[in-house]
Amino acid sequence: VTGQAERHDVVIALGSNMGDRLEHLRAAIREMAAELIQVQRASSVWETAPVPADQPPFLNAVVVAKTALYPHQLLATLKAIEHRLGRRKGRRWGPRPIDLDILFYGDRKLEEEPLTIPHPRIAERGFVLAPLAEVCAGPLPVLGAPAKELLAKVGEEGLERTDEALL
Ligand code: PH2
Ligand code: MG
Ligand code: MG
Repeated sequence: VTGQAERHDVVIALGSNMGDRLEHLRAAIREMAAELIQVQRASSVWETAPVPADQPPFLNAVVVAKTALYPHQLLATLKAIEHRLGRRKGRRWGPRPIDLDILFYGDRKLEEEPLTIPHPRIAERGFVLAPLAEVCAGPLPVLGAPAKELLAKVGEEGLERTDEALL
């Protein structure tokens, strides 16, 4: 349709282990909707053991969205949302009120500092794979294997599905 920007399918991982974790996940989704990122589906909310272990447990989820933003615009927008929700620079892999990571951008492969797509650690992270398997049943873009298969390899220890809904 003339005048309508092309929208791309993207998959975003959400995580929180500070403050009102569930509210941070929900607020992030509201903020995305206000920023040209239309969330179509959301996984369950999972409570997951932190990696590394010296911090509080996380709530994790994965959403599938459509966006007209290009990858670097999407990254900048997600960073701005993280900041609005109280995220400040902390140690790598340390506690945070909200973390928003781009897992996939269509079936595109991208290696441009500071953005690598697909996210480089998907296959080794149960806390990403468990919610991802709920919203992406088939073979994953670029990686080729279904999330469920990758999850079976890393195991489901420390991953607990909750009854909370995001949408
Ligand atoms: N995110 C991290 C580091 N460790 N652990 C869990 N369980 N969930 C996360 O989302 C997570 C983590 C860095 O982004
Ligand atoms: Mg992360
Ligand atoms: Mg991040």
